[in-house]
Amino acid sequence: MSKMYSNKIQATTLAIFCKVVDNYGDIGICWRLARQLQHEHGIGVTLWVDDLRSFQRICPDVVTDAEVQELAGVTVLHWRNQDGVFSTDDVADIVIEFFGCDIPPGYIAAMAECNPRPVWLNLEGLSAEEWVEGCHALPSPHPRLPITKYFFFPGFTNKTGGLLHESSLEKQRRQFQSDQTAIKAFLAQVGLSPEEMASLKASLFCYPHAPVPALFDVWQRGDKAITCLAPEGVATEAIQAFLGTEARPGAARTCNALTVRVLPFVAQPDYDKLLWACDLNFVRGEDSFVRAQWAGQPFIWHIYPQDENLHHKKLRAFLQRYSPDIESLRNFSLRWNDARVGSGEERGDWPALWSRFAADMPAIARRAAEWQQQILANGDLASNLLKFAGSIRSFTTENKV
Ligand code: TRH
Repeated sequence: MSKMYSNKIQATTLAIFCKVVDNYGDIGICWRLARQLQHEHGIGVTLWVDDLRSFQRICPDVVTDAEVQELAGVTVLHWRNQDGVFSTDDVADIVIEFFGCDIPPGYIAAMAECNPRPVWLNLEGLSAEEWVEGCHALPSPHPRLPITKYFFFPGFTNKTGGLLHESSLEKQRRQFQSDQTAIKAFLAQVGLSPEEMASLKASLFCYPHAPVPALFDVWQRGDKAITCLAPEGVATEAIQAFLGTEARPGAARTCNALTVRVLPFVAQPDYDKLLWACDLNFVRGEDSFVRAQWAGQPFIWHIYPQDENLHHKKLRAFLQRYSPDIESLRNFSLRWNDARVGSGEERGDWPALWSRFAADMPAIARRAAEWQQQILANGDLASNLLKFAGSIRSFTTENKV
């Protein structure tokens, strides 16, 4: 089911190079993109990844000692410093380096020898800042070789590449969220009791420095039953302190209004279900942050920390686009990330932050639904990327003629 793009050039092969810098987001994004390009656009995708263990956590079918494997129609290659062994036959029609990871020089040299040359894209990280629109699609000619790389930025406006979104995602989500039996079966499968299912359910995915103990303290003292669901390995210190035992999947403890339960770290599609099944989601990084937006539920973002608090700028830029009018969401999000609110609550008055946020949850949920429609209008990243690649290849061809 290959698709034709506007320039009538059919891209048949595509390579994604992924270096896992940290955690699961790098491979999480590349794997999601690879599957979508293969399934929805009929592209022959090769995914080069240097860390198969991280990959296995989000995709249990990964064989960690295989040099080559086929997963969901995608060829996965273990990337370990292979160099100097590439010919033009090895080069894909479209080459994506994720997050500026340096692809092998031998592969770049082979790309420069191809005729026509492949389209070479650097897929960048997500930011809501305004400068992104100016940098999206900019060319960067190679200093020595006759080949140009283009920057491709995901984003929240129609002057960016948009966000990853599978064509069937919305239908799947609606079906799941309207089917109480399916929700209960899923929650039972990850260990929840009927009482926990009936409480307010919050999934928790954050970095270790999040103020989890302060939030647990407020939740325990509240008058509404809350179940906090934390995948194994998340906020381990705070969870263990609450549980008084090791944070293994299945471990749970209730103290007053709060139950904390450790879940298994699930495969990527099940993580979506967890977000859909919860009333509130704490997410982090980039990929879970985007999935929470597609889940259409209230969420709080723990942004990946950067030097000199650059991440606070990014967080504010997102909040400004997402919810300029909902102060409780803004304040809670800023304090969750240890950013200044601007008045009063600098030290984090968590009871007040939570009670204002909780009171606004219906309005926040309405905003989540509007936002979804707003970002859907930008198209999806995989399709936008292919359209862009098609425009480059036709530009190159015209120049040659
Ligand atoms: O794991 P993250 O913190 O990843 C990244 C990386 O640190 C990266 O270097 C950095 O650039 C980026 O953050 C900003 O957070 P993220 O992006 O949300 O990725 C998590 C992935 O793990 C996502 O694809 C969802 C998946 N996941 C599961 O598949 N199962 C689970 O149980 C959970 C909790 C997550």
